[in-house]
Amino acid sequence: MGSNIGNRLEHLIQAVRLLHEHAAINVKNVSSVYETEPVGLTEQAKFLNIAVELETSLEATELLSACQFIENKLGRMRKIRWGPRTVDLDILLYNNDQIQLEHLIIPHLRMAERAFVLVPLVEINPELKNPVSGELYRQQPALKEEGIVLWKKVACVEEFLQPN
Ligand code: A4P
Ligand code: MG
Repeated sequence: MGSNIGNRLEHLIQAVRLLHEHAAINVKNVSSVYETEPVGLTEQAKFLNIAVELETSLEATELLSACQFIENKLGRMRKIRWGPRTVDLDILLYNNDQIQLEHLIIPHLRMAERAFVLVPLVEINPELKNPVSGELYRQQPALKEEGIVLWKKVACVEEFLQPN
């Protein structure tokens, strides 16, 4: 998840809360919050990024719909590709599956090159492997890139949802 508009932490908390409230989704784990330099379109505000681990009975395409519903509910305006957003929810991995649909590609196409994805992902599970290549995400060279700062340490889901 990423947010770079307004109260960024609040947007991430609301998104995790909405996932948690979904009858078919169980939020298992949330990473710490990282402040990250924008990638792609660099003339925009810094992001807060987190990774979230879910257990769900939804198919991957149904999970994508649930994520898009939450993006819309939290007021995402889909105007500029790679541009600013209240909250962006991407599916990085789904079990060990490889999915190639027009509207859903898993593993997420650009994840292995993006430190803002890899750092929180590896924090949640250092043993995760790319289901296509078999490579450990913690061994990706992109993990070492600069521009990723630990912004808020998070120990568990409950703490994240009740920050005060
Ligand atoms: N789509 C395909 N596969 C997936 C997937 N695995 N998960 C399709 C989610 N969506 C997937 O996405 C466009 C389309 O991708 C969707 O309709 C869906 O069917 P979008 O969220 O509507 O648009 P977007 O996010 O602007 O485009 P895109 O290409 O997904 O951008 P990215 O790759 O998500 O990059 N810098 C920092 N530091 N932190 C960030 O969080 N985020 C981005 C967005 C750029 N730079 C960033 C960050
Ligand atoms: Mg996206």
